Amino acid sequence: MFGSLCLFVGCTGSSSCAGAKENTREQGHPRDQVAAPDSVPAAASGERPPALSEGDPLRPGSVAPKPTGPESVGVGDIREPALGPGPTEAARVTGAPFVLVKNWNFGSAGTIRSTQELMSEFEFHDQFDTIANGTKYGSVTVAPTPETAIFVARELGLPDNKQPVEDPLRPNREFKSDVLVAHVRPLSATATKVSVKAHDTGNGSFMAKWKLPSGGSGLGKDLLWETRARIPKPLLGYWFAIWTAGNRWDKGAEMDVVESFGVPHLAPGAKCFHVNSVGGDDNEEFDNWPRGLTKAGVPERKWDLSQWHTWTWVYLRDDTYRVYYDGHLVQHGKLYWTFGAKPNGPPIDMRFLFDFSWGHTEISDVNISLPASSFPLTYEIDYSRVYLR
Ligand SMILES: [Ca+2]
Repeated sequence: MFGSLCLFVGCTGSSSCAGAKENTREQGHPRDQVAAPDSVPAAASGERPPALSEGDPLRPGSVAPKPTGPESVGVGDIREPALGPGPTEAARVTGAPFVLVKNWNFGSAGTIRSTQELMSEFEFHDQFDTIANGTKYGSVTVAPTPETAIFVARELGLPDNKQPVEDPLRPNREFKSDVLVAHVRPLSATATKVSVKAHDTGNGSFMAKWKLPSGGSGLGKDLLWETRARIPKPLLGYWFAIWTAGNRWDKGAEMDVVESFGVPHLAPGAKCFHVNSVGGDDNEEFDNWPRGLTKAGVPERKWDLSQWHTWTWVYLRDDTYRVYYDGHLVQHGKLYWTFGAKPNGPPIDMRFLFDFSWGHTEISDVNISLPASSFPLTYEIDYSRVYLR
């Protein structure tokens, strides 16, 4: 739907894909370029991971310590700060303190406490009005209410070409006290088998309504975006991404603060991910996810995405950026936040996207079908906070 395809499955670099020549349209879709990790053994080191009691505790049921003061969701304006905690990685970023401008603390005890509040802050499609990354994701994002459902691509094969609406009896989004739970489920309660190709599962993904007018030097401010999430019930073919892109896209600008999908050689469970810009100069190589994380100094015991983790993107006004994963610097580089990610390119805005999906029609490893009884595939998000300075 948004541009022709250039896949880098098995390619070693983003400039070496022959398919790129076929991409003649000016504007592609942010997820037209996706790389699958190299085939590697799940344990790169060949050694047993240390016991979980070593180092930082990993507590599957826990969430971050509750902020002690009052919290507000914020209006997104540095002159009118939101109430809430400072950035976890504040000590790693020198300079003036960051100001909290958006504080999406999910959960009935947070600032996004209900579907109604979710609807006031988020949309249930991307900035190109698609509900499956064009038509690439296997699962479609459901609307929470009939009023929020949009018309969608015929290729998805949905009744009346309309976005499915969440069934309260089989919810895709649930609020617990500290988290939002996002489930991927078969759209039909009577399905016995579902597939990526058929787009017959629904998910709880969303995108913030609030956006930044630009990023990096175009914004003229430093940005820090921190998100805490996990995949408590992973499933083969899961697709998880916390990322940003603008209102126009041509091989960038895009920042995948975290992207992971459930390929067989990294199954079972959910472990490893990659962190890459699209269009920027990334200093760390993530063609092989375990190798990338190992090189970044992330111990293997911290690769398990069913546990809670924090991802922080720091994007400075000099166009350099860093991504921290639980305090580990996992990616850094330079990115121009423009159409095509070119210096002095046409300006684009910046949208904040949360993908809790399943499968991809053009990556064979995750272009699969599964028994309906395998679902739900479940994600949880604790909070996502945007700071500026
Ligand atoms: Ca929370």
